[in-house]
Amino acid sequence: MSEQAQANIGVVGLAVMGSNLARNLASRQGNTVAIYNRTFARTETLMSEHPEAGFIASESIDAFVASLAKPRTAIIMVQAGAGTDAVISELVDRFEPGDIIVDGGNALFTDTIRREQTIAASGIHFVGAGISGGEEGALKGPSIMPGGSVESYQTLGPILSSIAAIAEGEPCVTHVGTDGAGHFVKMIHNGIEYADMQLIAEAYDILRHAGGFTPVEIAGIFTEWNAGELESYLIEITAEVLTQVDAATGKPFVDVVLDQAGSKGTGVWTVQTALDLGTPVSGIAEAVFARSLSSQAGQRAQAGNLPAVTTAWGVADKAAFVEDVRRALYASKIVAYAQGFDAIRAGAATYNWKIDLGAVSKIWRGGCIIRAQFLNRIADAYAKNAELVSLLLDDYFTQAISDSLSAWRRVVAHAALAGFPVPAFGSSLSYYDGLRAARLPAALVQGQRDFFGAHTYKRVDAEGTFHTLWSGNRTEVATEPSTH
Ligand code: NBP
Repeated sequence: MSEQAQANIGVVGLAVMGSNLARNLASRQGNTVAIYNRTFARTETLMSEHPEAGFIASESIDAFVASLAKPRTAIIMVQAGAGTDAVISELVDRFEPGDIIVDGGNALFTDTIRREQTIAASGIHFVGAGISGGEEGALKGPSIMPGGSVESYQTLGPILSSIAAIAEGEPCVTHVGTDGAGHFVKMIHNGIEYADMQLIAEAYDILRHAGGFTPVEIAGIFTEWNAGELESYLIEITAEVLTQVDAATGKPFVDVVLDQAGSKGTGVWTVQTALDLGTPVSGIAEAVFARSLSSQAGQRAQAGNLPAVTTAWGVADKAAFVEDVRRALYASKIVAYAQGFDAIRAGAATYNWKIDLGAVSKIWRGGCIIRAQFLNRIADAYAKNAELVSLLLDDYFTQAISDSLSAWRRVVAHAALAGFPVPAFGSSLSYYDGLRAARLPAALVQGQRDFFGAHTYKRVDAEGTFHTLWSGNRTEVATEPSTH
């Protein structure tokens, strides 16, 4: 081994995320960090701006690999997709069995599964690690969701623990499960983040336009909420955004921003995956669709004069109204998280991962965008019952929803009457009512399916599968399930 081979960890890709992660690693005792970027100018900039980091910089991938102590461990932080594949291939060509390649980018979990399977044959470990917290998290302490082999985590665990956020004394990192489990859980994290943001936005909209509060007043309301059970990073930053005043016009910042929300893909992936898994993540889906609707500029421009036929909300008691909105937000949030954790359970069952849901909720308490006290309640629920089939069945959450139900129904009903779009509030409430319903109209849907497609149905009072001869004498026959 050359004298230079002394870095215990390397980072490939030195744009904002990679640079910050490399600096974070270098700032922790025990780490010596090797760095490499396709375009050397980026490496030089990082070296000159942060001499204190003591980076071992390389201009070539060969020199980078030579600078890593064995087992060589490198974290890739490049553009997801083709860039990631290109770097993986360069490392695989040079690494040896036992070495570890970590993809810290936002990869689709099925890509991670594919890559892990391909690379595993060489004896090199491939770990897909979800890293949440954006630029600041990467620098100061993200929440990290690594997948990959248990063996690789023995080397990687201490390194990742050294840079992760700390929540209540515990590093926000855990070995989520094998192969793509880490990126899967990161994807669901982002899906929940979409729902959380949309719910807060709906609460804002109601407070503003039904309650008549100004953005600054709503910031004050959110700041108060942040001292209670809704305490979270997202509520906190929403209050900050609402106090911002546009320097050019003197108007509230929120009034000068174009109301068309974009997305980068993980929300869409969450919904697509949930559709494949047959898991209803309706709150997340509505949040993704709400962004899509907001961006339908052409249609919206022409639809502005469509009939509304609304009934004024008529807020008489402002304090009671604010409390109703708070409770509706909390109940809807509980549903969004219950759906997200359901999707993780379904993914784990489908992809053979053993995922500790309580551990996942704990590593989201710090570093990431959905960090919140609330996650302790979820950890408590899974600590009481690791096999909990829905968070809504945990005593704490059952009680919390029960305490909020009337308010939640009032808000959704008033919103419908007054003509406010509340897709996430409304769908969360419908999900709750659907889940608890003794009978669902799915029975009628089964009848329709049997009528037009002979899809068959089951009976409530007998074993077996049945079909009614709809076009004949309408008698029922026992049959095998249709393959349509
Ligand atoms: P970008 O996603 O903007 O990617 C830029 C980096 O990719 C540069 O280092 C660039 O090298 C490198 N790269 C590309 Br592009 N194609 C390459 C190739 N074929 N071979 C080698 N390197 C290549 O960087 P980022 O915003 O720092 O994000 C890095 C990863 O982290 C992404 O997967 C992203 O999704 C994920 N992530 C980002 C955030 C965030 O808040 N930004 C949060 C969480 C996760 P060059 O300098 O030579 O062009």
